[in-house]
Amino acid sequence: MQAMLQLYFSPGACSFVPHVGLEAIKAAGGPDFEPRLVKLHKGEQKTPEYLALNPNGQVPVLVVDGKPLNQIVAICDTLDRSFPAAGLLPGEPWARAQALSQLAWMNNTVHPTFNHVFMPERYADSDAARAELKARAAKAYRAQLERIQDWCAAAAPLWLGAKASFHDAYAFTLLRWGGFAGVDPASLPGYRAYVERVMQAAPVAAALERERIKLDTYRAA
Ligand SMILES: N[C@@H](CCC(=O)N[C@@H](CS)C(=O)NCC(=O)O)C(=O)O
Repeated sequence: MQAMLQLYFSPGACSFVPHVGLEAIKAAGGPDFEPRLVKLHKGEQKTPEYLALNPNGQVPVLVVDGKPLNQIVAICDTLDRSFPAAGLLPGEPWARAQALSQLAWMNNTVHPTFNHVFMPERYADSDAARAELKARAAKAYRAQLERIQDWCAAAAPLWLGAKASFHDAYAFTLLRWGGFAGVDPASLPGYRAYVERVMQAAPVAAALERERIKLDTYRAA
């Protein structure tokens, strides 16, 4: 399928997941895409123009031939179905369901846990409630990263094998966010070693370069 593709993304945000997918599609002979930067810190996701694309006021948005799609899992599914040569998700039905289950859990559980650490003001009013929420969520987030570490122990060399996938991009993003939640990547050595391999994969390296991000968010207290 040839298509006009645009990705609305913000550096370091979860939009890194489809960003890597689009780089992998391009590398596999598929179409190029137009990256469209959204400055979240400037509130560009809340402008009327952007809300017309995504009423949730979030990145990512994938625009396919002028039609916008939001939600990472749906974006990943349509990219893989449209460009199967990139090998971004397994083709066999059960393996695909398992892979989507993992992706959905990262998106609907791990990601919101991080939001409670990073933006407690969205969930509680008093300073005390925010501090308590942040501490509880940081603990839960670390446990979730440990579960991802268990999963990625099987990565040979990447999550789905030789080719970079959405899972690799999400796993990188969540470990990078861990630095903001007080998680030292060195304390998750299996996960860190895997993410270092992920960062070498060409589609990931291209997206890292465009977003100008690294695994460098952790600061010792
Ligand atoms: N479930 C959504 C999550 C999207 C999301 O949380 N995006 C964040 C960046 S990681 C965002 O745009 N936040 C801006 C805001 O909430 O103001 C998806 O899969 O697309």
